[in-house]
Amino acid sequence: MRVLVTGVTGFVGSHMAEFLADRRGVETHGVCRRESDTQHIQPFQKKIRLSFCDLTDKKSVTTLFKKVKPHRVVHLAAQSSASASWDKPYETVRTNILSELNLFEAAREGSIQARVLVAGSSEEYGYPESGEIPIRESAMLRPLNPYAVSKIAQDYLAYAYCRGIGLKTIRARAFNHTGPRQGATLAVSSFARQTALIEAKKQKPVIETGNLNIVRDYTDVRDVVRAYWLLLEKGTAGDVYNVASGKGRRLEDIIRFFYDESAVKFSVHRQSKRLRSSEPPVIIGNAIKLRKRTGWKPLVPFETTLKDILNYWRQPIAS
Ligand code: A2R
Repeated sequence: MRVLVTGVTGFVGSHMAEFLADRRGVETHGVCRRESDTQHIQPFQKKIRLSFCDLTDKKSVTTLFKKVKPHRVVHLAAQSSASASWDKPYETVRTNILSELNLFEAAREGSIQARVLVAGSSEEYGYPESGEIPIRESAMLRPLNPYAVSKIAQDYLAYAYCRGIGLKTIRARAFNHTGPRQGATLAVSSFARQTALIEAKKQKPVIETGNLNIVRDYTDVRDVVRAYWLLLEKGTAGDVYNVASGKGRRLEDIIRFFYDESAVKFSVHRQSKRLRSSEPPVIIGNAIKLRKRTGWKPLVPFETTLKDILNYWRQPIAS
């Protein structure tokens, strides 16, 4: 079975490809751009087949589909940052919607009967009302940024192509996920990186943070890619599934973990520019639908995730 992973050089894509690379009966194909940094996939790059393609270019996507003829597609490529989407709203909306549309049209034109997993986001729910937590798939969508709107568009395009022309799409809405290889623009990775920098005496012993009082639902990226695979295998086409641990973690407690884990001591400085007024205080997901359909549950303990992220940053910073 040929499985095509878009965004393969990214955080989640690299874990998806690593998960698939050793699966029996799976031929893993990855898509990236010519200019993409392949560092994340280097340890297992020999086990996957790489194609270059800018997904916003329709012709290239059609050619890619003719070449690979995938049985499964894990569509992860995106402008993936909600906060950056205010700096680049046009790029975010264009990249995220057009890339998916090109994939769907390439599948349609080539009569390719692939099952396609589309990576949506809890950002689609935006600011939930207190009675909606833990958030179910039926909750109202109240997007707060261009990224969230682009993900809703991706989500509904997937629905339309399934209901309208029978393309086997499965829509996932992943809540916060983290792990090694995540960029340091996101809170947990940023705290871990700063801890490693302080340990190596490359940063003064102060960690810069945003609002530490917020609660988020974190799942290890390795559990998330397993959920995506199970959904591709067992999910109902056209349906939407939350991917979440169902547990809330206060950012303050995460920073405390790094403090306790590290030999060096540091203080915390809350930067006012990092405090976002539209930030919901609590986001927790309900993933019962996913669990019932696939049997999925998170396997990686949160402490292991945090230790792995810290070690991921420690190695290059110390050398
Ligand atoms: O920017 P690059 O060249 O490193 O590639 C990124 C890729 N990508 C594209 N690939 C082909 N054609 C494009 N026009 C294009 N634009 C972006 O998507 C990168 O390899 C990947 C995104 O990786 P990350 O930014 O690390 O995102 P992450 O956290 O892996 O998120 C995966 C998915 C996204 O759909 C998020 O919106 C969702 O999970 O949460």
